[in-house]
Amino acid sequence: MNFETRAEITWCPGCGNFGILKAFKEAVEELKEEFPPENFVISSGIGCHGKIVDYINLNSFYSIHGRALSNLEGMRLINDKLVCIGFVGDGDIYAEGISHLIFAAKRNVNITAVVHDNRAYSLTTGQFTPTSPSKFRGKSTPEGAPEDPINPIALMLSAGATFVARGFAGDAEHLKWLFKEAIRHKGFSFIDVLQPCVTFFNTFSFYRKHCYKLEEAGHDPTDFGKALEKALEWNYNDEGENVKIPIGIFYKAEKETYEERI
Ligand SMILES: Cc1ncc(C[n+]2csc(CCOP(=O)(O)OP(=O)(O)O)c2C)c(N)n1
Ligand code: SF4
Repeated sequence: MNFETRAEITWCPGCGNFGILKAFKEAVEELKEEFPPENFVISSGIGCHGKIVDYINLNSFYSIHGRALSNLEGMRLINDKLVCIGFVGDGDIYAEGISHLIFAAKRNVNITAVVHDNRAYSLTTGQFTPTSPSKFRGKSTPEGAPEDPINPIALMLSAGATFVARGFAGDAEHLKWLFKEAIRHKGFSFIDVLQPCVTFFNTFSFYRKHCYKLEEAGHDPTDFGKALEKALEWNYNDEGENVKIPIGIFYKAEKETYEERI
């Protein structure tokens, strides 16, 4: 199965979203014996990222801005056979939907959140979001954003997420592995995907230069303290020469899910 649909793909050529689409479709194909494709429900927020649900031939639900995860929580409570994946944007989920993200993590609902973190509101032509660097110059901030970015990895660790990871859309093979691990994880899994927007914030070469893999650096994802240390290694603001950006699984823990408790 290639999960293709008849929808015309309207992302800009070279957009990081293509890497996410490829990695996810391959992950679903490789997991089909463990998780039948008919059990998947994919949901999205609103933005360029949201179009992904039109491009994958699985059950899907377009949410409103910031609410993909709360919709999926409801679906899981009704039917715990569903494999629920939320494709959300950084503006979408770190601004409009931030409370839903925190509560999904706090409750440990068995869903996966994939954040297309291009660090800009791209569909609406490049305003700054909660993960834009403070010098980000966009339509609404011609002199740079007057605030500092949040660190979603540290935020998710402190909110109680039981699977916290970061991927890079330019490394689809590694991202596919993260998707498979996140889907297999019982409980709330969170992946912040560094997704360059070639039109409003092209970060491809920066990430290619500065990303390194946690699993190759001997990181132990069961150690919460070390996960937090790694989360703080890059603050989403620093773009200097010596920046090191860890990608991979920061933290993984077993805990009863919300569905089980209810
Ligand atoms: C409640 C609400 N506020 C604002 C909008 C307008 N809006 C549509 S898309 C968008 C930006 C989406 O940005 P992001 O979530 O970062 O996704 P991207 O386009 O970058 O993938 C906004 C603000 C909306 N649709 N609904
Ligand atoms: S505007 Fe940016 S995020 Fe949207 S499709 Fe184009 S490159 Fe991708």
